[in-house]
Amino acid sequence: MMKHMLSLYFIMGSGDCTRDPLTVLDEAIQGGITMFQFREKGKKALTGLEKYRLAEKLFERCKDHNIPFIVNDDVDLALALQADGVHVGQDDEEAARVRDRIGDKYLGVSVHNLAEVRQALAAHADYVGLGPIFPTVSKDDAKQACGLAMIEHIRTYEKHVPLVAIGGITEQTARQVIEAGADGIAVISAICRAEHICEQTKRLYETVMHAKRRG
Ligand code: 3NM
Repeated sequence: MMKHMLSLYFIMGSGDCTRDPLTVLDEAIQGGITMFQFREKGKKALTGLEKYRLAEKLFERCKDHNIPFIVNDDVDLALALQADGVHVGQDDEEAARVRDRIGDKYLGVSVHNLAEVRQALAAHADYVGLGPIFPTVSKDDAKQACGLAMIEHIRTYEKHVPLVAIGGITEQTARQVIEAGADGIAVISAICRAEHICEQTKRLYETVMHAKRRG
């Protein structure tokens, strides 16, 4: 179930979009995304009521299409909206504490190595996001790219952990990422910066699903 939901995980905030975020999300949903994360970060990020209102509208769209709606690094917002889950990084609120606060909602944790995967599992994370696999233009404070080898390394020791790969993943690299052992890809720019979002999303979905069926 979780491993299917991670297949094509779309992450977005208003700063990632050159068009109306609702339109971008609608087209991505039509293209076949399997999970969505609202990540309102960066210099021009919305805050307070504006952030809440945008999240609320995006969540409505996800609910209409049965797409799990995850909030990045804002437990209060996730609880206020009754979102499906929360995603936190290593520098955000501690995963174990978030787990206590959100009960059985989904908990995702960003990781960079095997030790962090194990810590996340100890905090009862539902999935981990490993990255950046490749260099990314979408995260100012991203660490150095860890490459496909880190996916293989983690898969060798943690065979069952639901793992989504993130960072610089494109239609061209999606297949290798799945073959290395990821359950899915998480992308911002591969969808947000596409000229035709729906068509591009469909291609990403087909690429991931084809690679997963072969695995
Ligand atoms: N987290 P794109 S990389 C949000 O390494 C995020 O944890 C990362 O965007 C991590 O698909 C990243 O445009 C940005 O590279 C992903």
